[in-house]
Amino acid sequence: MNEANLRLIMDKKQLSNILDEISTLLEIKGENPFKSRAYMMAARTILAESAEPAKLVASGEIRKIKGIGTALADKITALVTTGKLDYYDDLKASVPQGLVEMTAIPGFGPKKVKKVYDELGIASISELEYACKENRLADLAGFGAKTQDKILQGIAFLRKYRERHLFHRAEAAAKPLLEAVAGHPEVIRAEVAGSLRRKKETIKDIDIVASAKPENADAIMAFFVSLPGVDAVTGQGTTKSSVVLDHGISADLRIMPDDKFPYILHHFTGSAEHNTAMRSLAKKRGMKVSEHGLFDENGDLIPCQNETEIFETLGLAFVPPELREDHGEMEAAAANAIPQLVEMDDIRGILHCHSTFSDGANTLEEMATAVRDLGHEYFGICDHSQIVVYARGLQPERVVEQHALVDELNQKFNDFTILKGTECDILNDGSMDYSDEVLASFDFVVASVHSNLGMKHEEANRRVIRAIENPYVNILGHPTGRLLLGREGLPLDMNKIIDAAAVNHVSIELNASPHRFDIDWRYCKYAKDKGVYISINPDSHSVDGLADMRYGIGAARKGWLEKDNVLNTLSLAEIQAFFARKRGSR
Ligand code: DGT
Ligand code: CA
Ligand code: ZN
Repeated sequence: MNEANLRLIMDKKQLSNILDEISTLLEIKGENPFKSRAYMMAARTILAESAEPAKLVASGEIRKIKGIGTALADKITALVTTGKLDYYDDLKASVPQGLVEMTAIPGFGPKKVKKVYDELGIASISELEYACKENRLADLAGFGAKTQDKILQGIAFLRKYRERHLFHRAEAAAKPLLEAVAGHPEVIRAEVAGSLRRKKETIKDIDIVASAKPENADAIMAFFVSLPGVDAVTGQGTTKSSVVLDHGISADLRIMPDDKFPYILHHFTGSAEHNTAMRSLAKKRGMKVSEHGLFDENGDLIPCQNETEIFETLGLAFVPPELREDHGEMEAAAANAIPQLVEMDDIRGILHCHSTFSDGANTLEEMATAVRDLGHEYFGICDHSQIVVYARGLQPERVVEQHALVDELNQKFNDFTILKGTECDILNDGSMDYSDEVLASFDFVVASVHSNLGMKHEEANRRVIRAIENPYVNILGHPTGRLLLGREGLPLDMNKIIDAAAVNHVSIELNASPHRFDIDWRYCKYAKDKGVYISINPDSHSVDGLADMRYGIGAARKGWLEKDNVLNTLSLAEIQAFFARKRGSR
C-alpha cells in the first residue's frame, strides 16, 4: 500500500486520540500505571512528530522513536495500516462506555471514575449526577461535599457546551464541503455563512449558501447529502438540506436562484441580532429586508448583485462579516466609519512561543528559522518559568544558557532578531515566578496565570493587576486562562484589567490558539479605545502551531482591531522602544 492510501486511514490526530483513549481505559481498569502512562506519552509523541504516522510506519522510523517500544510500535502499525486493533476493541468492550464519557467532566479523571464505579456502581454521567444530588459521594473517601458540588458544576458545564464546536474544527469540517459544492458544475455561487463566516469563537453548526437554476437544485442536494464525511442525513429538500458529519457537527446547505444569492448570504451570515438591526433600519427607510430580498415601499424587489449593494441601498458602508454582531457596526457603517481591520500581512513578528527548552516540540533554532521563513523581522521566545514543573519551566541557570544561545543565533542573522522573552507565571498573590534580577535579563516579559484559576473575582483582579504593575511585565498572556468549551478561567473584571494595562504600558495578549482566543474579542474594542496594544500571539509549542496566527487575526478582526492597535505589527525598533518604555517609566 502506498503512502497516500495509508494516510487516508488515520492521521496523527486520530491515532493520538486512540492512544489517549487506550491510556484512559487502562487507567479506569486500574492496570499498571506505567502501562497507561506509556500510551499517554506515545499519544503526545505522535502528535509532536512532523511526519504523519503512515510515513513513520512505512519507513520503519516508528521503531526508533524514544518511548515507543516494540509492542506499541506493532499496535500503531496495525492501526495505521488496517484502521483496526483487536487489543483496542477488546479493551473498549471490557469497559462500560459511560465510564469513558465521565472522564470528559472537568476535574474528573480516570482514577475518580474507577472509584465511583467500584464503590458505588456508577457507570454514566447521568448516574453520577443523580448520585451527587443524592449526596452519595459526600462520604466516599477522597471525595466530600465540595468535590460533589464541583462535579455537578462540571456536568452542567459539559451539557451547556456539548452543542458547540471549536472554530478550527468547524472550519476544517466546512472546507471540503464548500469546495465540493462550489465545484459542482451546476452551482453558480457558494459561500460559507453563519457564525463560521463571522469568525465566532465557537460554532453550533455549519451554514452553506449556494445559487443555481431551480431545476438543478435537487441534483445538487442529492450530491451534497452523499458527500464523503456525511454520517447522517437529517433533511433533504429543494431549498434546504441538513446533514450530520462524522465528527458530530451538523451542516445545512441552502440553494436559491442566483438573483437571490446576496440576500440569503447576508441573512444566513447573521448574526440574528445584526439582522434585527438591519430590519429595523430598513423599516425606517420605508423598505423591508429578509432572506427573501430587499423590497421597496411597494413591495418590489430592489435588485442587488452582492452584499455591498444591499448595504449601499440602505445607506450603509459594507460591514465585514466579523463585525455583524450588533456591536456598533450599524452606526459605524452609517457614518462611513467602518475600521480598516488588521490583516495577516500587517504582522511583522511573532511573540510568545515555546521551544524544547520547556514544553515545546521544536528547538529554538527551528522555531526562529520558521518565523524568519514567514518573512517576519523578529521572534520572541517565551518558554515557561521555573514553577511550571510539568512543562519543564526554566530554572535561572537554564535562562542564562538560553540567552547565550539566542546571542549566538542572532550573530548568524542580519535581517532577523530573536528577542529574549519569558512566559513568567503570575503566582497566587500576583508576584512573579522570577526575581527582578532574572526578569531584568529578558528583553521582554509575558506574565500569565496557569494555576489556581478558581479564585474569586476580587482576588483574581488584584492578582492580575499586581502583575501588570510589575516594572518588568510587558504583556499579559492569555488573561483569564480559559479553555473554550473546557474551563471558564479567572473571573476577571476585564475593563479594570484593561484600565490597569493602559496606565502601566502593558500590552494584552490575544492568544491565537483556537482553544483560547483569550482576551475575548468582546473586550478588544474597549482596549482599543484605551490605547492598549493587543498582541496576537500563537503561544505555539511547535512549528506547526505558528499557523494559529491566522485564527488570532480572525478573532482580532472580530474585536474591531486595526493594524495600529496590534503590538506585533510594529517594527523591531518600535517594539523594542515599547518594551523599554515600561522599564523607563519606573
Ligand atoms: P451558531 O449558533 O454558531 O450556528 O450561530 P449562527 O449565527 O450560525 O446561527 P444559526 O446557524 O442558527 O443561523 C444562521 C444565521 O441565520 C444567523 O446568524 C442569522 C440567521 N437566523 C437564523 N435564525 C434567525 C432568527 O430567528 N432571526 C433572525 N433575524 N435571523 C436568524
Ligand atoms: Ca450556524
Ligand atoms: Zn501559557
